Amino acid sequence: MKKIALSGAGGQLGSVVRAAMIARGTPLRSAAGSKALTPLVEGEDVMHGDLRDPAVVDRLLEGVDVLIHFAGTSVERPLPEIIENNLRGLVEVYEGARRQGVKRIVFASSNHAIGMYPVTERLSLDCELRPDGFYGLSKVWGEALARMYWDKHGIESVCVRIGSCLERPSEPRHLSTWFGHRDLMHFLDRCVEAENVGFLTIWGVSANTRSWWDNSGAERLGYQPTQNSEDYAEEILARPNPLDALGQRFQGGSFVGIDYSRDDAGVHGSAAQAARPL
Ligand code: 15L
Repeated sequence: MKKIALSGAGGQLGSVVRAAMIARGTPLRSAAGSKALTPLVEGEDVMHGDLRDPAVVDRLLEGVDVLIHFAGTSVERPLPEIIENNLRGLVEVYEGARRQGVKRIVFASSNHAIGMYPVTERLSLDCELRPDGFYGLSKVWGEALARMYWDKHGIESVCVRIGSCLERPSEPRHLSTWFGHRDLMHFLDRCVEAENVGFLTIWGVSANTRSWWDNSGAERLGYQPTQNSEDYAEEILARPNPLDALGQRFQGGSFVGIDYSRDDAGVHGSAAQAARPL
């Protein structure tokens, strides 16, 4: 059985993945950032530390076949934090993979790498990237970094542009972006088991009827989602849409309105236009 490492194990997605893998007995090493993890079962392989420290990365990756890399800043934040966690931290992780001979990394990219596309557009995997902020921009950089480590060092990567990974969808945007937990676990299993993935980018999304993203490349991985947000459409559409006009126009939703300064009609006075502290 392959040994898997999971970074960001204390986070929103990491805690779901960790609990599910431990429950079924997958050999897993889980790492959190500053806060120690309480073992879920006796003898669970857990650790914590700052991934900008090569010694911490070495500890995480020793004897590991596949890293699921969920650590990092996962929302829009001031640029210095994004640079430290999502740029510097990622370089340390890939350098550690070189040192430790890790064969494959699952890199948590995000739909915010393409968030400035209007909701009327349908995207294929090779679309031009249009980040909706510094967080999305860090994912563009991360995807390119993963590509470079495949091309120059032969470390495989699956970059997953995660939509909205939630137990269940709760708002109209999720009818297009939902990535159900069952599909997430199936996706990760394919990331571990599939042969010769090389460098691959996939939309992290369920089989949503209203999806904006064409996941044709996913066959190479054998990812076949079975969850569909349409099952929740009636109850979701009966409630008011929590997004403002701008958030409803763009695929990135509420992230688009953060520090948005174009003089577009319909967005003046929007609460979403908060200035970003640089
Ligand atoms: C993300 O990338 C975020 O990490 C998550 O918190 C959600 O905002 C998600 O995208 C989304 O767009 O729904």
